[in-house]
Amino acid sequence: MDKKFKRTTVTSALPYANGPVHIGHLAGVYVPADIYVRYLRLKGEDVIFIGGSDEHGVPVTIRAKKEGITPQDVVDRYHKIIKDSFKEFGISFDIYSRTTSNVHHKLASDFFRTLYDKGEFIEKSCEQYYDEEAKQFLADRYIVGECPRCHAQGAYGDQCEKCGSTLSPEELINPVSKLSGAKPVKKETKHWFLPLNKHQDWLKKWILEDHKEWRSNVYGQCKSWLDMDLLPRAVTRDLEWGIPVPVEGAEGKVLYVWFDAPIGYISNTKELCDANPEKYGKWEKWWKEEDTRLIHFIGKDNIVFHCIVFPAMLKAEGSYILPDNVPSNEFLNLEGDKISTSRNWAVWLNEYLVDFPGKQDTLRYVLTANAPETKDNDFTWKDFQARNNNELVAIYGNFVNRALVLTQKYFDGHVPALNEMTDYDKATLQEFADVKERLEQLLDNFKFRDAQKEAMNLARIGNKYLAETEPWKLSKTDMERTAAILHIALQIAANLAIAFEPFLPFSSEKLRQMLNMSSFEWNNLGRIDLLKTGDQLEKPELLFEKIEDEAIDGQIQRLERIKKENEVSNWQPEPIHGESTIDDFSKLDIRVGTVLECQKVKKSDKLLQFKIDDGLGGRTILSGIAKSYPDPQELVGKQICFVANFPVRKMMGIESQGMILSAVNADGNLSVITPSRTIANGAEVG
Ligand code: B3M
Ligand code: ZN
Repeated sequence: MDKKFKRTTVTSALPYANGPVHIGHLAGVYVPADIYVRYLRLKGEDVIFIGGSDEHGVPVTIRAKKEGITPQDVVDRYHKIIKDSFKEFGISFDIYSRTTSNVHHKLASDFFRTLYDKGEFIEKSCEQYYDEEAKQFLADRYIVGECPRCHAQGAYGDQCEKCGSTLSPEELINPVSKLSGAKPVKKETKHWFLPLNKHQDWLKKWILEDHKEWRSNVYGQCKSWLDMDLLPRAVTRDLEWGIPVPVEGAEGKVLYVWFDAPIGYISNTKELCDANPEKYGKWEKWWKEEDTRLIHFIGKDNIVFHCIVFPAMLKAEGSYILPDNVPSNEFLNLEGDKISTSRNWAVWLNEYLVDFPGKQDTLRYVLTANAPETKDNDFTWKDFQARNNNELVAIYGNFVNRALVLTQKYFDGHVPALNEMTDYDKATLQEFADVKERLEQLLDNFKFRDAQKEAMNLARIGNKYLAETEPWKLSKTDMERTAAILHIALQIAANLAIAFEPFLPFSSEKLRQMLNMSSFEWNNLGRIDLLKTGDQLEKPELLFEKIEDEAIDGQIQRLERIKKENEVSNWQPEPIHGESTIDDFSKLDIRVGTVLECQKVKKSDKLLQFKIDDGLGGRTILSGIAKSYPDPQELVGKQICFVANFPVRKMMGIESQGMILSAVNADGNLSVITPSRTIANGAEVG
């Protein structure tokens, strides 16, 4: 770490408590933040890791309304689910609190008041959309309409999810209230604005000149904002759910969720320090001292708020430090499609743990191996399986297991002696002599994906070493040489436990226990005396297990099912066809009949052959619906409707005397039409 800093405050974006968290969250924000914090801790540095739930905002109230419960019920439920998921995945927060806490309400409210008293806001009356039925102003997601950019329906007042544009409610075409469906009217209201334009000059210098080292995606997004004229941004809303605006004449108004949420980082730090002053000291030191380094881990949709808006708030307040870096990831896709909560296109962490109990490290590993650090990336279940089986099991797990099992077998679980080294031994040790420097170089620059590769490389070195020296063969002739090889292999295993700790904490803990490592420090990485000759090791257990095809097929089928459901629910009926008359209709002779027999036509995968009792002596009809009825027997005995006066047609050598009527679904599935009550065969439909 840069010499000018003594300690590091690490924050990770506060997830909205209106739903559980998924792999996209974990990959984008929480795993990288956790890797970084674990690395600093293992190095013995002074660091705190702050997390919490973002519990205000319109999405929470909309969910509450939909379910007929209070917003507090919603956030209580999801705060717990999210907090538990993070804990299960080993995300090692020093505190995971919430923005409905008293500490936060007070701190955020005071923060606003300080800016207000300093004259840092502009007070402005303006016209905003209002729902006269619900008697409420319609901010952000309470209003929907046509997107002015891509013309998709259902764009929100703050964003179009289709094209990603940031919007304001005034821009929507044909806006309607999400609360009542009513057409909103304009009504005057007063709000407080943070004049970002006043901060533009210093922001430009601070980011574009002084922080050229920020990731290019972050720097680039900031630059495109700063190259335009920044505008004042409203920091209050006419809503009931949130932190009341602490100013006279602001009844019925709350702080905008993006004003209070980042202050949550500070409130949670305060809550942590106040509860453990001897361990963490005063909260101010983590936020106000120049020798503290502040790092925000976030997803790419939060860049502007963390690099421009929040710093402007901190600067306006006057006593805070600014972030030193804002490592933001791009997005993780799932099987080629954008992860979407509303479409259930996600792997939810709580569900993953049910399907893959004890396999937290596997997911952590795969998400880091595919981390969307510089561009959007894709998670696929096949890749998940391959990385587990071919890397974790076949390389890391296999190496460690062989070293431990052989030591158990030949030396009763004691670290054997290393009396002499061959040139090959020396060359192997040389290969990882600088592993510490290489890992640090990457981790210090937030390159977690490459850093994990480097750790896996160490396992590869070990695996290759055992494969080439074959101690299991040597043990028959040369016990001293066998001892030396296993000694070296065990030292590599001990190094692996340390190198992988930030990435795979559960496996490292297991390995550390199996090796009985008394000291466990980052600074020992690269040494070959981590274990002492004669040390007793524990009984070996497998670090990783193979994942079988069935488990993966189950996940893929689940996603296919969801895709189908989405297609059906997104289905728009065909527009009504051009006009027709009763005369047109009466030309068709539609009748009711009972299916006597129904079977697949040989050599055709489409056609079913029906024998129908049509009340007139019976007829045969062919219908191309076999795909929708894999078991044609289900139709036997049912009454159906058919067109009786089409000319006879021959298909596959069989004459078809009519057409069975069916309705077709969005996914192409057909459903044969049946009368709602039994009626005489031959009855006319009209
Ligand atoms: N809750 C948005 C999000 O979850 C928001 C982050 C707040 S960080 C202060 O993407
Ligand atoms: Zn759009």
